[in-house]
Amino acid sequence: MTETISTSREAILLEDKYGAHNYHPLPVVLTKGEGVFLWDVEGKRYYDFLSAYSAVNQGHCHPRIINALIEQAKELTLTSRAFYNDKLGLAEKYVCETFGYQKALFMNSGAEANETAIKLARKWGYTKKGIPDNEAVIVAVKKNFHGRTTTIISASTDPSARKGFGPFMPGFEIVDYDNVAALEKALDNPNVCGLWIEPIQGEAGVYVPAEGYLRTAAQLCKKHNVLLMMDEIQTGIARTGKMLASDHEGVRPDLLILGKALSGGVLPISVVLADDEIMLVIKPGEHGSTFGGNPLAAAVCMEALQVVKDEKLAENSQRLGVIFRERMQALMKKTSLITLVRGKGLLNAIVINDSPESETAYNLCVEFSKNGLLAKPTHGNIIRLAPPLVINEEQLHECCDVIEKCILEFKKTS
Ligand code: IF1
Repeated sequence: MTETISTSREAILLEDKYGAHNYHPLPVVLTKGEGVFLWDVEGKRYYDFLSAYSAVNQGHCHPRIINALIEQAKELTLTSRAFYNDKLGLAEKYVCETFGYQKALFMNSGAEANETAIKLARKWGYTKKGIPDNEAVIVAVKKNFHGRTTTIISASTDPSARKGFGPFMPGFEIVDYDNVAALEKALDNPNVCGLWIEPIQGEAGVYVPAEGYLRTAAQLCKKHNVLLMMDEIQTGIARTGKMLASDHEGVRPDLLILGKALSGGVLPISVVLADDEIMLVIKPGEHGSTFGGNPLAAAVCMEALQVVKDEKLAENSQRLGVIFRERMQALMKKTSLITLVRGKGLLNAIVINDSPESETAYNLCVEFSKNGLLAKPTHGNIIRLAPPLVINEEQLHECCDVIEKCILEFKKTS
């Protein structure tokens, strides 16, 4: 391949002409990343405040993770699971010991890990809980985001995720998030095998439930013999100031679902963790994936997690998150453009004082990008702010200065 791209315009036109139109990106064309920074093809440098939706918690192109990738790529990349390889067992042991589970099942995308958890919960429901065949119910919550497969969107309440993609998979019941009474009622159904939930709702706009909700949910699951299926794909791996967001409430999910930063953004790697009693309900031949658990992914995953530990990224996220929210609270006193700041660790969002249909948040993100900071709106009027966890205090203050300047100078165009 000899053709190259040298201007943003060229790249945007190419994607527009030859790529499916399933995204609406900001008009920035990136070509290089290092730590907290990204560069566009014109050479402009940005602070990354999206972190590839929290997949690059360890920072872009972390040298140790890239080295693990290169060294393993020279030896062996893929064998399929028809044979053993000499890295998978090590990675399984590593994630089991890191998160405190007996078994791990590696997949690739986050959606696949959620699909895996659904199959595990259902099979457990039939073989261990005694639910009649084909009657298992999984309780999910409003405004969830778990991925894009047809089964997963069957539990979605977002019209743009669902419309035109039916018919839908039966077997889901949807309740209000952050509502204990609704949960208690739903779990009373003896056919319920799992509660499928995010500890903080990412796509919903970094919605943090009331203190105690997750702990109560875990207790209710225990009481009703229901598996707690925790989707920590976005919140896990130090993003919220602890290794897992569940740790904030001392909750241990029955099925822990991880993805994204499990590879530091280098490869699609996801995993489901559970104890034997649950994981071993799936027998040989009943589930799998060509790429899941490949030796390249195994090597990358171990290094990516070791970086999180060695660089104390959870502690950094916790400490800088407090500073970030203090800065945004102070900014709120100077402007009516922000109505709320919320989050945990370095997973935060600001809510913009305009309707979700308005262009205000998008236009603000365009201003941020002109000033060297990349972020993206969600649900129209919410801006998620989630830098790589390797950011330092001085850099964070510099970014808060940029956000503050853009917001105070912002003039609504519509
Ligand atoms: C897209 C949001 C983030 C996730 C949780 C599973 C998955 C995701 C909690 C699926 C994926 C992504 C995918 C990306 C947008 C994005 C996202 F805006 F939709 F909410 F991160 F903030 N569970 N989240 O957040 O993982 O299959 O993609 O590996 O455009 O779909 P995947």
